Amino acid sequence: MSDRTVQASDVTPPRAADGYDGEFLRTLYERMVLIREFEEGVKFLFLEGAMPGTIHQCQGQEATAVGVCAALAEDDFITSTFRGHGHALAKGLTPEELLYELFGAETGCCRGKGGSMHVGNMDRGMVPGIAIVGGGVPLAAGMGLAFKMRRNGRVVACFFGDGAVAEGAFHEGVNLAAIWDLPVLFVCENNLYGASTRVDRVMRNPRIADRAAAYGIEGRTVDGNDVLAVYEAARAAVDDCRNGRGPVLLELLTYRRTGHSRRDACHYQPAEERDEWFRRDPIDRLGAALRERGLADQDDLDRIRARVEADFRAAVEAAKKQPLPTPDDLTTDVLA
Ligand SMILES: Cc1ncc(C[n+]2csc(CCOP(=O)(O)OP(=O)(O)O)c2C)c(N)n1
Ligand SMILES: [Mg+2]
Repeated sequence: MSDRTVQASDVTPPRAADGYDGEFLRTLYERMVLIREFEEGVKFLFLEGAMPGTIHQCQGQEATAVGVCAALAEDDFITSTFRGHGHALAKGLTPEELLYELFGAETGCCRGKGGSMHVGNMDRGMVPGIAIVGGGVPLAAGMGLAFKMRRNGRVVACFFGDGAVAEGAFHEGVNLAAIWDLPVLFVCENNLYGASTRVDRVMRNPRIADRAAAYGIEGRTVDGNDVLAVYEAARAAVDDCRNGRGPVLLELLTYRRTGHSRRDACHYQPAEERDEWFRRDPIDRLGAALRERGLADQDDLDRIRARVEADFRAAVEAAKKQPLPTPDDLTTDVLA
């Protein structure tokens, strides 16, 4: 066990919202609310048995997806994991194409063949989610190599969890990206748990950004529940990647409010730890900043949430009417 256990307070100081364009801040807020409402809605649909398969949700981690994706250009790419709904919405997939996919419909973003664990849309710059822990890391290195050889100026941001960094794939992928100076932003969402296991039980040094030094690349630990801190760190890192100074490793400290997957009641997260992180909720924090700057009052924020919720309910009704794939679809889109 390490004495360097990561604490909620153990992060970069909060970023001030001064100097930011109000419209931009509201967009970040709306995106995070969209992800939260989507996930909460999906949780109940799943428990009602309305959708097949399993789900891994990201309530509490909205700022990592939204902050990183806000720093990317539309034609940059992301890779994701089994916990990809938030990444998808942050990268610009619509709630409809995502929800239809979760319902297994032919109109879903992967034509109903991916489901919750494999959401993505190449036209919007998101490789369908890779559910093998650490599996996205070598893939992102390969994409970075392609972007570099094609000189197209693109960057790939590779999202993965704290559980991925002890996988061999992480070492191989980051090392290759490092020696070839590839435009890859490695984004570790350190939510302190891999399934039910706390990070400090599986790492002697739970400071994941420290690993960057072993590859000779830049590594930074950032408050992953402060969307502006994430955005600023990601913007600088994307700029480095685009200008041949990549790759970069960002460790975003955050917290998962829900269980690992469908029926995990999360009993292993101590109550005091949950309380501490819940007080640092990314949506509440940006909401407070908007109010402080006079860019919104509580009624405005409530209206945003109500609108997002109403849109979600409409999308659910539409999802229930979507066509399912037929046996003829079984052999389509299997090989490129
Ligand atoms: C190679 C591999 N081993 C084990 C699993 C089973 N598994 C799925 S998610 C998970 C935990 C991942 O934790 P982390 O990387 O921290 O991501 P988080 O769930 O916290 O987002 C495990 C062990 C898997 N999918 N792939
Ligand atoms: Mg984790």
